[in-house]
Amino acid sequence: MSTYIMSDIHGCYNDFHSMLEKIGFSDLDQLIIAGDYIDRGKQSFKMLKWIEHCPPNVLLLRGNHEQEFATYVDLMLLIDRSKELKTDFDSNIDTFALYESVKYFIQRKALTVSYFDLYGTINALLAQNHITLRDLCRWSEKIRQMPYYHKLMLKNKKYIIVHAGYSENVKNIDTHFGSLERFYLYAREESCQFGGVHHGTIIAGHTPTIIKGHFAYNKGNVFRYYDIAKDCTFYDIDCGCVFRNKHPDAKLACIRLEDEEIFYI
Ligand SMILES: [Mn+2]
Repeated sequence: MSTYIMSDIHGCYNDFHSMLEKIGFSDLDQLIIAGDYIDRGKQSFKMLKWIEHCPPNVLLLRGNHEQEFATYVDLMLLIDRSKELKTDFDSNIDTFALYESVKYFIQRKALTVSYFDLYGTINALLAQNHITLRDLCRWSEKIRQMPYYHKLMLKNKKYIIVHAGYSENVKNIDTHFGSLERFYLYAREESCQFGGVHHGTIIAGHTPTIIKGHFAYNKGNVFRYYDIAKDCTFYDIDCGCVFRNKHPDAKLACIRLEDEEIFYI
């Protein structure tokens, strides 16, 4: 039995599937995914369907892209109610009309939020996969059940899996980042600067390791940093698989906790 961690699949369902085959993932293993299943890539629909029916030995954590997706669905429901649009939840045409209404209000700057469906994922789901508001609500509900992080002990070692950053020092984070939830989802170099645990390992994604000059740049390989003061190891396993077209080094990574071996697709 092994424990595997992946992150930032971003609609690259084929890579994800190849990885499951490569590691020989079975019912006896555990898989924890650190968020960002959707957006940017072309197979967000396949990822959402997979998430919906994922096996019980898979733990899905929340990424900022899921959080934003759920916020967009909330916004659609809010517009439907406040403008009395009476959208049929089971109609693709009605849902598309509601989507266009939200876009219209955003363009007119009639709402307090300034962006909606930033990556065009909902638009593509509506146009190509003929989804409905009912589907969106179901996925949004699933997202709301996703925890921000997961702690586990393995061979007397403490591991924390999170999308972007984790910290035990709530006060410090509130000052620098607004809220702990934002830190879990959006931290970048702050993850190493202000985050971490004493005598443990943090495994996160969020910042692709393919961008030169960025703190986590490592030619599309997993980035590893050891903080001697905290005795904390940081892993960034987002190797930017969705940017493969622009960055030949980009990959999907998976780490096996038992021996910290890393697999790539
Ligand atoms: Mn992210």
